[in-house]
Amino acid sequence: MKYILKPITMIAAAIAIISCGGPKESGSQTPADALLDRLTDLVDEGKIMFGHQDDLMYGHSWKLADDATEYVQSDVFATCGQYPAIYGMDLGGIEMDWPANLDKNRFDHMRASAVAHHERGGITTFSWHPRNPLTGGDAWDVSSDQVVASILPGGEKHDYFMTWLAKAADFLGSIKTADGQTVPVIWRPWHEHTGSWFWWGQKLCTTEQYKALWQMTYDYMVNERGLDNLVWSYSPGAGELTSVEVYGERYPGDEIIDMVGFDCYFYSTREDYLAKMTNALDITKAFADEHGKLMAITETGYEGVKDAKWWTEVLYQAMKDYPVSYVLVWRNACDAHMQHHFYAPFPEHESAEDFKAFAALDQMMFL
Ligand code: BMA
Repeated sequence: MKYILKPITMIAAAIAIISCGGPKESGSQTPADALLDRLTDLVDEGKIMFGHQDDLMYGHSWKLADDATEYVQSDVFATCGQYPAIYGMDLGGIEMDWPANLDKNRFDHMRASAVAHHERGGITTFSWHPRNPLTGGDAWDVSSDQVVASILPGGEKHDYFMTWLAKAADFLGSIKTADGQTVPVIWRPWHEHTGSWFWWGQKLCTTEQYKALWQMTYDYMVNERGLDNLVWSYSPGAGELTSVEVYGERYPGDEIIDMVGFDCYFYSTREDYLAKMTNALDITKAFADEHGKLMAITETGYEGVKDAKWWTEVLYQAMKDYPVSYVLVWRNACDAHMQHHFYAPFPEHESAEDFKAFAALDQMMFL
């Protein structure tokens, strides 16, 4: 989906505005365009939306009941009294017809909670860790460097993979309010491709194959299926970003991408993280400016948040001077053996007080 208005669209929009009294009544704007406008306005206002993966599905010590009908529990809300503005979820498993995704979130709850979040004024983003269509392994199975080649047109798994895209498209197009309005979402497939830990990663396919994978995904979802509710997001891993050229090496093109970002985690020290973030933000901003795109920190966090002032003294300091649309921290796993795997606080956590101060900052947007 393009954000740049073509002359014919501009004329149509002008006629609609004149005849209907304003852009809101024009009826010609797609859900994705409306979301992009909103995202642009918020950046212009200097807001950074806070996001949390799987926020309404489970938390550090709770999980949504199978028969739940409302989506109100949240570690972020329990800590600061507000919901995250951005709600991340992952479609991994949709391709297998599983009832729940790879992190055990039921797809029916994912759909309904995305609608509930939208009705609360929030924005949902979906990533996708699909299984490996060639080997039968998971997204992290990098045992073959022929996977992307095999699913492109002419490849032995092409037809099979198109059934996976169909299932993802069915889901993304099915997020609707009770009165039938399609909910716009930020769609972020094929992420962290500058690393080589997913089957679509740097060493697992060529630049041409990676770009062709995006083109095929976009052509199918937008041109063939007519999905008009997707804001397309591109997010390399920050670790490999040594220059703007590296950032753009596998960029699928301005016609496909609406928003650019990166994934960057805290692994060792404040200094190391701040240096990595500054580097990735500088490069992403230069690229975003050059291409007229919005920018975001599509994934970040410190597993276990082992720094009581991490929110105001590290994360906020790293991003406050950049026009960041949103920053999303990863999930708070609830499984017994994954208790260390959390990236947002919960009320008893040592960083909870600092998180409240972070959430109260003017620049930060929660709901
Ligand atoms: C990873 C971990 C995994 C999870 C995956 C997809 O970073 O959190 O446990 O399955 O993301 O959400």
